[in-house]
Amino acid sequence: MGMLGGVMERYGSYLPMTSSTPIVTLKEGSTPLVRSRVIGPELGCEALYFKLEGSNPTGSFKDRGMCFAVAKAIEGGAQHIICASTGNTSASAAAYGARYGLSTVVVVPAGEIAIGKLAQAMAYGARILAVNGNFDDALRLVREASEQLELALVNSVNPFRIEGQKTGAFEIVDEIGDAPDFLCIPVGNAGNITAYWRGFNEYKDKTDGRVPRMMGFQAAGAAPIVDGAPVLKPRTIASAIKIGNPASWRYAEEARDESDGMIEAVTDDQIMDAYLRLARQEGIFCEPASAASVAGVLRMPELGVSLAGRTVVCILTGNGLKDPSTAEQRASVELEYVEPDFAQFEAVLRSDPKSSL
Ligand code: AN7
Repeated sequence: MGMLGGVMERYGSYLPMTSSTPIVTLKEGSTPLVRSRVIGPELGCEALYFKLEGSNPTGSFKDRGMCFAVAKAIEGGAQHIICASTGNTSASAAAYGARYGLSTVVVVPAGEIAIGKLAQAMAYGARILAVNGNFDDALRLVREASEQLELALVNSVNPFRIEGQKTGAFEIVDEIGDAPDFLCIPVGNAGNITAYWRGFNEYKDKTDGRVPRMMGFQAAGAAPIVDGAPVLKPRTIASAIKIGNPASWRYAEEARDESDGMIEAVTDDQIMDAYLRLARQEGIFCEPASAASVAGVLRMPELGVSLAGRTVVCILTGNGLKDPSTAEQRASVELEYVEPDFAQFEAVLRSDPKSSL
């Protein structure tokens, strides 16, 4: 193998594999852990890191669990996979489905999927059903379909998805050499916070028993765990986490309570502020849902949590290119049109009052 393999090759000894589990991989995982240059020092952190899950093969963290869920589906003889999705799960399922010859059906809330994610599902050749409803409606439909029909469900209610996703925690400990003090993570259907918590617990022998405090952040208009009740009409610019009744709700609360953590809300304005700061001050372009983790870390002082001298990891779950429309609407910069003539070109270059040219 030489270089690091994918999740199943790198961490197979921590996964429930059998002698007949095939290796399914697009070389997912082993994503960059990048140290903050501006936000972390401003908050007084010992170190703030961003884990760039948007560097996975389909551009989101979903690939970590999808490879293993697809491996188990193949092991079980499945020929069809199905998922409900706010976009990233569908892109990931479609990719692994295509690669391993499975027919893939993705079920999405009509009109609410970021264009990059829809483009991926189309390119990978999935069948796409658009439900006139929200994500929670779509999840209800696919759960029933997988009970009635010969379809393997690859949402994070599939325990093998969580198993694969827990490897993100292993990578953080392997790279830092310890557990961070805080793990900040966006919460939608709550599979990922569940998976990271499991991963840190399974890796305690490498950290002298230390585990991070789990800090989950929901969008304020789609914050059922914070509100303590399902949200019937979730609303947020962060379409990936526009989920009103998370499947792993109970496990997210367990992660919060067992780790002395928090699950809090961040507003769309706070999310967009973090999204732009990440891009313009850190050089990191993630999708809006991912920026919720950084909007959250920026709120921690006001929530009474001191970051001084602490080590913090924010999971940036998906790539900014997934959602070009939001970038165009909320981060637009006016184009300056120029003629292919150097004198004019130079005059335009010098005309910027903010530049010292
Ligand atoms: C970028 O693709 O639910 O709390 O159907 O795409 O584990 O749900 C996506 C979720 C965070 C939330 N960031 O993770 C789907 C889907 C991004 C996401 C989340 C999602 P969970």
